[in-house]
Amino acid sequence: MSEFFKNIPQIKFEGKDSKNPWAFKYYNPELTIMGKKMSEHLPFAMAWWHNLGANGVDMFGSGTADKSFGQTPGTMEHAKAKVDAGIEFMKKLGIKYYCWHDVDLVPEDPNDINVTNKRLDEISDYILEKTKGTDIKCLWGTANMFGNPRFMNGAGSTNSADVYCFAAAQVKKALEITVKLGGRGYVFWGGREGYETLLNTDVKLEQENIANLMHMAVDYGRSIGFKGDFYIEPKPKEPMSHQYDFDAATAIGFLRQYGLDKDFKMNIEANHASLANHTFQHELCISRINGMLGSVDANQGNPILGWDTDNFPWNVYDATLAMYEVLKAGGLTGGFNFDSKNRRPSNTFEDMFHAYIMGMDTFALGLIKAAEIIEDGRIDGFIKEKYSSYESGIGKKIRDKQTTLEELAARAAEMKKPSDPGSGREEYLEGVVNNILFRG
Ligand code: XLS
Ligand code: NI
Ligand code: NI
Repeated sequence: MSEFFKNIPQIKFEGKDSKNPWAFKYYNPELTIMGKKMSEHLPFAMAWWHNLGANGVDMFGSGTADKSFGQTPGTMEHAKAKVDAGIEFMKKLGIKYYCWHDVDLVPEDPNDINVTNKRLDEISDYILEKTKGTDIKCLWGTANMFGNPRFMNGAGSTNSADVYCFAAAQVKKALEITVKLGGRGYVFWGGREGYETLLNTDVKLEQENIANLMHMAVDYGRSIGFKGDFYIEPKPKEPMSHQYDFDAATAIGFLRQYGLDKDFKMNIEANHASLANHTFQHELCISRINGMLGSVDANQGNPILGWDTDNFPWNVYDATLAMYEVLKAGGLTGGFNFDSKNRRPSNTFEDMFHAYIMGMDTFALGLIKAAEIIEDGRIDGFIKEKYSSYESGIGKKIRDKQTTLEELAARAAEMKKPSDPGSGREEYLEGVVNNILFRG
């Protein structure tokens, strides 16, 4: 097999004092943190579409990076070269998982879905053959139900029953390929599941049809032996002005309303959280406390731009607070998929590696620091103390649901005015986090 990234060596851990650009400074897969190896805490995944597909094209200009891997794009030879390049890339970084859309793996035939499906059979055989004897596996698969013009009015939410059949057909095939590749999960990101204007939209019918498609996916998936989790990946806007899966709270409500909550969890993407005017930590926390934290799309938004820029994660504060939630959740059933792309001017193969090394180190640092925050105990201790009035007396009765409004009102009348609820101490706690982050 020809080598694509010839001048890039195997990336190893060298520690924080290393200045070697081809080494991890923090990601030490063998290091044990809170009883688990770092590599088990952080099942990283390569996103097929960005890493092997995105060439820097934007609405103002064509591609800057060459992702042809020596073949003509749009051919099966190119699809196979992407597999070869992807496996070499993952091996050099020690990444064990990959994520894909159907149309990232093979070119879609514009006139016949049967042709596309045959190509998917062929490429999945090829992936299995090439990953045999390695520990590289599929993290999750998904169907791209947003790119093709047929989905302009939606996929599960389309007005057209014919188009709905194509959404169903793609989900069916993508599930089969996910099972074949041993995937841990299956994602629904509803790119076109939303609307532009209520002047032309039946929201109730659209939402019921999406739920119905998800139910059929669960039934079919379970019937072919898929044991993993289904995920909704919430996103508030872009491409549609109104997306049905706005954020974790909305998506969880939807899943419960339609009886899908036993089979689905959340796939939380950092940049989608910020588009919803939430923090990454908020979305993870809401998912965690509802038992719905499944997987993560690891990236970050550019804070001065208002769209899904999919930057590689660089912000250690965010990564630390994210890993704090992940540790509290007891880990992910999925993993950390770098749904991130190089900036348009970072257009070389070297940049692809710099990006992953930096992103993996960011989450490794986040994990180390989150564990330190938990072991330090000041933050958790403060929160426990803040709510201590519910541990005994009337507070305990409230928690045990043993009170009535009349009893509580009588209590208030007796007290005349409440005791001081106490300071929130936000700035002190921010100082604690800084202390833990920067004490060396
Ligand atoms: C787009 C989404 C997409 C999903 C998979 O914003 O992040 O890439 O992760 O369809
Ligand atoms: Ni994503
Ligand atoms: Ni995204």
